[in-house]
Amino acid sequence: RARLGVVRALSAPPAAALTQDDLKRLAAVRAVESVQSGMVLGLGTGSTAAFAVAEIGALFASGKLEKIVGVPTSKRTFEQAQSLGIPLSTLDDHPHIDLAIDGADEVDPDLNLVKGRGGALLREKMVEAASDKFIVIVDETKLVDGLGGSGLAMPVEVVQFCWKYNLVRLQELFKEEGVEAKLRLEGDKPYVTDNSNYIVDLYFKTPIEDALAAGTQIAALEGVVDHGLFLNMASSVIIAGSDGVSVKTK
Ligand code: ABF
Repeated sequence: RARLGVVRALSAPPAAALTQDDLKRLAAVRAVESVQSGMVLGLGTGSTAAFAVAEIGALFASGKLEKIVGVPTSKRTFEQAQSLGIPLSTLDDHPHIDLAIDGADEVDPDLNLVKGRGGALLREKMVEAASDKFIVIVDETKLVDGLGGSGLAMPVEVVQFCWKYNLVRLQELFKEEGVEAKLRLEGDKPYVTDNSNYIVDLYFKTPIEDALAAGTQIAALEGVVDHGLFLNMASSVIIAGSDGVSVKTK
């Protein structure tokens, strides 16, 4: 019998490795377990958040969730949620949100985040700041030891008027860190946000030492609308990795 077992094991097809999309979906589905009927929901933006919106849409369509209202964090998410039949509203009509679910670009060990590489940082920050609970959903590739440490963009949304002036000031602010500031482009034109602003992406060479101070200094520049440092905002982070799904809570 034991031998037969071995033969069976050897002839069984190898378990398929989970793709990054599988992991994103796992994190999203876990987060949606916290959604209850009657809630006002902040609907995030990005490929991970899109799995959560799809799951919410499916539960609503099947009648398992009732009387929910979604407040989308971008035009893209508005369109996705609308196509799924999720009742939608705005922060003006629902300034109090029960639960927001959204992805992130970087998550540090204190659950501080870099967000906005998808360009939706302003509405995300407004909606998530208005939420009682904010669940972040990521795959394990988003974990960093310090924010800015991935070497990828930390976005700053700036008004279009004299954007270059602000790009130079941002670069000067982090001169000692050797930060490079670049206007985000879409093709050969500046990328324009849902709120008709531009984005200046900051590239740090090493993790930001004091993210709170950095955020305060960036926000103090006139013409800066907001930045991608989301500090002390996440209630919990759901991380999907090859070893399974884990939840970190503050
Ligand atoms: C949003 O989507 C953004 O704040 C972040 O930039 C991005 C993450 O995208 P993805 O889930 O596709 O990696 O959460």
